[in-house]
Amino acid sequence: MTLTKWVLLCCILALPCAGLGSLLIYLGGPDADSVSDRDGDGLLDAWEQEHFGHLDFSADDDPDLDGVANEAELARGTRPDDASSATVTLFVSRSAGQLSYDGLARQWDGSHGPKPTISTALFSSLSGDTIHVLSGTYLEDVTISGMNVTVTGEGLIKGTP
Ligand SMILES: [Ca+2]
Ligand SMILES: [Ca+2]
Repeated sequence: MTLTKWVLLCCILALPCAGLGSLLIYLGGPDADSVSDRDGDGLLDAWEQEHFGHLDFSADDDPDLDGVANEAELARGTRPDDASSATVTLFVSRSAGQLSYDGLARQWDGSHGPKPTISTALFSSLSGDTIHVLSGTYLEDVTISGMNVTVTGEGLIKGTP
């Protein structure tokens, strides 16, 4: 019998489990750490430990002063402790994109995928980002005004002024 099964059996049989509660949580190992948020700030504790070495910052804090809060840095996959890493490339694919995707990959990779329209990528972008439009036909009226965003594309881009 493995230790995990023994602990579960102990709890099921209502045997004294004092002290085993924390042991049961610890038995979750790396999988539990990768999804745990013990301080309840919305940031994965393993991510906080990796970048800050502690859990003291909140989701709204911006310790590297790049204008991107920790919550957005986590979602965008940028480093919250490096101001030069705040920008990303957002991909747009008419054929493979989904509104629920974050735009951080050319195609769905299980975690990230392209946006379906240029407009939705613009809506998700922050200053300094690049929007890369993959091959396809996009019939959109897009206004880029007052935004520091670079738009690139594959193949011939046709547009009307
Ligand atoms: Ca946390
Ligand atoms: Ca930041």
